[in-house]
Parts: sequence; structure tokens; C-alpha cells
Amino acid sequence: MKMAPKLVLYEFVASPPVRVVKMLAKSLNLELELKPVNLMNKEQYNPEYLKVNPTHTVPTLIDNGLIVWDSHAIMIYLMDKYAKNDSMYPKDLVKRAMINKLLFYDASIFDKMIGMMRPIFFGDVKELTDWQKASLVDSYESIERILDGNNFVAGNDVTIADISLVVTLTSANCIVPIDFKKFTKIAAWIKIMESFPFYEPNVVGLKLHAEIVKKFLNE
Ligand SMILES: N[C@@H](CCC(=O)N[C@@H](CS)C(=O)NCC(=O)O)C(=O)O
Repeated sequence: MKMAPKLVLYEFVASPPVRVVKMLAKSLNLELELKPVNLMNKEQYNPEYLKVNPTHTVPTLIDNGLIVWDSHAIMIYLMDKYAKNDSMYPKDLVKRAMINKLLFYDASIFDKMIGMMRPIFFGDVKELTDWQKASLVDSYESIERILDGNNFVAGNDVTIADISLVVTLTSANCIVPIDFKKFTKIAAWIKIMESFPFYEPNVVGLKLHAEIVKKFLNE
């Protein structure tokens, strides 16, 4: 008899941090029981959901009663609890510090990006300001420098920081297109990331995200 999955993920398919968690779960071969939260219908504000995640965001993971939200915290938890080897998030202090700084950087570009899209998704703003667009390009410049001399963002091995940043970047690309002729290291790295089997959850979600962004920015 098939055992019921014990890992529950509250999700919205287009959400970038949800895709991050799905990619890592796929790479760790973890089965997720997906529970949709329709952000467009403001379901994240349902009182039952607010009990699970008081910050009204997805993703939220529940593992046997333990609630973890924020994709970065979820990735660290899943790696520490379920990874058969630690290559994507090594226990080595120095390697971990290299990854952590990128996860925190991702969280802050993410917040910037989410912050600027919120009034567009949930309010009546139709356009980003020049400053908002420039701040995304500034992030592209930072990532291009981060990739200088490395195959991946934290060195020569793929880690959870690559998962976070590739999802952020490919999502940001729908808002302010990345000039791939200029950002050649980003272009090459995205291609490598796309070649991993665990990249698949980013494909459908990213397409939906692009459609939502287009609809809201062009109305
Ligand atoms: N830093 C968080 C960001 C979570 C987040 O802002 N998620 C968005 C969707 S991409 C959300 O749920 N927004 C709904 C809201 O803010 O009400 C993470 O990495 O999980």
C-alpha cells in the first residue's frame, strides 16, 4: 500500500519561491502534497491560512506538524533533514558561509522584486518606475560579477543558492528583460541550470508568472 506523503506544500504555481522549493524537492526525490493558495483571489488572507503562515505568503511547508515558511528556510530545512549527501548545502563552515551569503542576497533581491510587484498585482499600479527597473538591472550586474570565474554562484558546484537565484533571475527577466548579449555569464549559467532534471518545476511556473506579469503590466 502506498504511504500518504507527509510533506505538505502550500503553493501558487506561478510563485517564484514556490518553484524554488519544488525544484529542491525534485532533486531530493521528495514527494510533496500540494495545497493550492490562489493569490489572485487573496486566499493567502483566509483566516485558516493565516494560522499556518501569519505573513500571508507562499510557500509554506508542513512536515509532520512543523511549519516552515520562506523558501530559503525551507531549502535549508529540507537539505538538513532529507538530503542523502550534503553537496547542495555542504556542512563545511566555509562552503556554507559562501552559500548563505547568496541565499540572504537572494532574499533581499526577492523582497525588492516582490515589493515592487505587489502594488501591480494587488493594487492599481500599472507601471514600474525607472528606479525600480534600474534596481533589477543592478541585480543582474551583481550576479554577472558573482559568476565571474565560477560555473555556479557559490563556486564550481551546484548548490541551493543556484536554485534560489536562477528562479529569481528568470522571473525578474519577465519584468525587466535581461540583456543576454551583455550578461553572457548569466546566459551560460541559466543554460546549465536548465539542463538539470530538477529544473522542470521552473518551466510551467515561470510561463504562468510571465503571463501574469504581462497581463498586469500591460493593462
Ligand atoms: N521571502 C519569501 C517570499 C515569499 C513571498 O513573498 N511570496 C509571494 C508570492 S511570490 C506571496 O505569497 N505573496 C502574497 C502576499 O504577499 O500577500 C520566500 O522566499 O518564500
